[in-house]
Amino acid sequence: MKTAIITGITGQDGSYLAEFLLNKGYFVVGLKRRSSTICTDRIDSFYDHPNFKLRYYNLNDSGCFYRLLLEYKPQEVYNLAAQSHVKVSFETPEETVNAVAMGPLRQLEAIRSVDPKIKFYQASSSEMFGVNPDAPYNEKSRLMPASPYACAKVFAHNLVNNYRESYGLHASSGILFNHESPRRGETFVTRKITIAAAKIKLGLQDKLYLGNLDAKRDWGFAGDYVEAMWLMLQQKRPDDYVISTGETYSVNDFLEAVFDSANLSIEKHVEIDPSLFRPQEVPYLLGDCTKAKKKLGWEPKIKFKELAAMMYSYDIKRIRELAFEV
Ligand code: NAP
Ligand code: G4F
Repeated sequence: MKTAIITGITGQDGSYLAEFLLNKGYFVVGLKRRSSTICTDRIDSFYDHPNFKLRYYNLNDSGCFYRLLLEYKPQEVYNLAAQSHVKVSFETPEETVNAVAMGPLRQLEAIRSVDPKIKFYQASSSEMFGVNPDAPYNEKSRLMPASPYACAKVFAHNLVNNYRESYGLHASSGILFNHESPRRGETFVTRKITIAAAKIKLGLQDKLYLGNLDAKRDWGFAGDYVEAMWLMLQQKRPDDYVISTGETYSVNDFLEAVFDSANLSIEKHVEIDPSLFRPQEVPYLLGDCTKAKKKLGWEPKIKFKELAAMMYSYDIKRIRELAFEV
């Protein structure tokens, strides 16, 4: 039985990837950081699975990671943990950069010392392309990061390449474009919109405050994207891959898709709050995932309209049940 370690298990991607690997017969060690409130909602459904073990870890703790490698002897490590909110990274840049950049450095050092055969996946991001005017972006596009978060992701991305070349590690980076789901964090814009629309529809909220509606993103489904992570580690050679849908839509398009299907008026319920704008914005993201299609045989299945509908129907059902105990 193969063993995989997943950092960031309590996050959106961690939970989907763990389910995917458990279904493939892996033993999965999920790593979570300690927090004062319980935040295991996304992993409660498989918490008791006989092939799943939850352990504490923090990206800032090198010794802890060494011990976990020695104890579980994994064949694969997926580094998904990060302070992943771009706007928050402007507010807590030092904490963000320490975790996002130095976390993978600590992990790669541990892998190289304990067992250089361990395959490593790094969660790189389309935010790394930043303000590059030459979209669509592929693996060779210039990285022009526009936030502390993206700068730190660029560091980690380059480091993975460096450890691959210098020490022959099987270390790959997935340059994933935005991916969403009913498990998306509630402060990211898509989930903020689907939760607010559900609450407004049920009479539990009146206004939704948003920032820049003009930014465009290439939005896919997280459940599809975790398969690509796994496929990267099954290849003979490590490499970098863009994972995207190849379509881009504005925040306003997403808002309209959700509000139209809920039959709600944007004019009546949505207001712009200047405090939600970022010091620097990434205006346009569009990915070209030709390489992943060709080499990994990977394809996105769920696209924009279906994704918006999936997220809204999940939230309206959940909030109705919570509010009215039906
Ligand atoms: P997420 O939902 O925000 O999950 C992040 C995870 O990292 C959570 O489990 C979080 O724990 C954990 N974490 C944060 N700081 C930590 C620390 N110092 N030590 C240990 N764990 C820590 O993010 P996601 O959407 O699943 O994304 C997964 C990864 O892909 C991230 O690295 C993100 O930057 C990257 N990425 C995401 C997207 C996207 O569109 N979703 C696109 C490209 C790249 P808590 O639950 O305690 O907060
Ligand atoms: O949903 P967002 O916060 O996601 P963002 O900044 O694109 O970052 C996400 O995707 C990256 C991949 O490209 C990941 F690396 C990263 O970890 C994260 O998962 O914002 C999307 C857009 C931005 O242009 C933002 O300015 O929505 C705009 N926006 C407008 N109003 C808002 C809001 N974003 C948030 N979070 N909240 C708003 O009220």
